[in-house]
Amino acid sequence: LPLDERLANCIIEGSKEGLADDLDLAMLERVPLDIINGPLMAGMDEVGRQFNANQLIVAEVLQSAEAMKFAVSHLEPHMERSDAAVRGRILLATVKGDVHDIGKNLVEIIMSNNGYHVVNLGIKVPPQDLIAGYREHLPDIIGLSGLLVKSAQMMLETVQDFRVAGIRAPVMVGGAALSNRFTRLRIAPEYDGLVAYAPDAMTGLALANLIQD
Ligand code: B1M
Repeated sequence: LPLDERLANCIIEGSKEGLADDLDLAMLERVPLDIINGPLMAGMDEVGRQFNANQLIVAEVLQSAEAMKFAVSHLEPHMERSDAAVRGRILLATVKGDVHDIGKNLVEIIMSNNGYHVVNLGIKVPPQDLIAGYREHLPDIIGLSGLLVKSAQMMLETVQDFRVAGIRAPVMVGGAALSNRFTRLRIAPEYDGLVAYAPDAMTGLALANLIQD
């Protein structure tokens, strides 16, 4: 099989066999992020498709997630870093009720490789923990991730709680269940500060840079 298909298959089958060697081969011709956004994401999308069609069970999707995490951690040391002095501080979390963290952790890697100090609160983080985290770390930006449809609603509730708590720091939202439209029309009106939508981690970095400039 061609290299990209082998990489995608490792994710689809949740197998780490030969994965490290194939990632090393891929890095001879491409930068790590292109490998993630290309064959690895293609594999994950296929996992999502098969899961949706009831062709995979949760345990199998977990195996795929493990393979993806392994791949990302193998690539991470080879990712581009900027030596910029600290550009800002970001508080990051997957919202309450949602366990998906591969995308959020990718955001953390890309941000911290590019001059941001990231405080990652983990998954299923309720608004009150984010508010406590904000008060403790005083971040420049709060980043919320969520992949479930109900997570989009949870983000809306989270910024409502931020408003009540008097928080106005820029909020960046991302994750598959979200859209620019939902962010603009539903989430932003519920908040007193800026709310920005990032479809992917690199756009997240670009937005953070814009906010901090
Ligand atoms: Co779940 N899952 N899952 N899952 N899962 C989805 C999201 C789903 C779309 C699958 C499907 O097609 N049916 C579906 C959601 C349906 C919906 O609500 N519309 C779904 C479901 C239903 C579920 C469960 C409910 C299944 C069940 O138990 N019956 C359950 C939910 C549990 C819960 O959260 N309470 C569940 C569980 C799981 C696993 C645990 C098995 C595993 C997650 C493991 C983990 O994360 N540690 C899992 C996985 C792996 C997926 C899919 C297949 C892949 C997600 C992923 O990691 N993608 C997913 C289908 C899919 O997305 N195709 C699916 C790779 C990752 C790099 O991309 O996270 O999108 P992503 O991040 C992107 C961007 O979104 C963006 O940047 C990244 C790329 O650069 N981004 C940000 C993300 N966050 C950002 C934040 C930012 C900026 C950008 O700023 C702050």
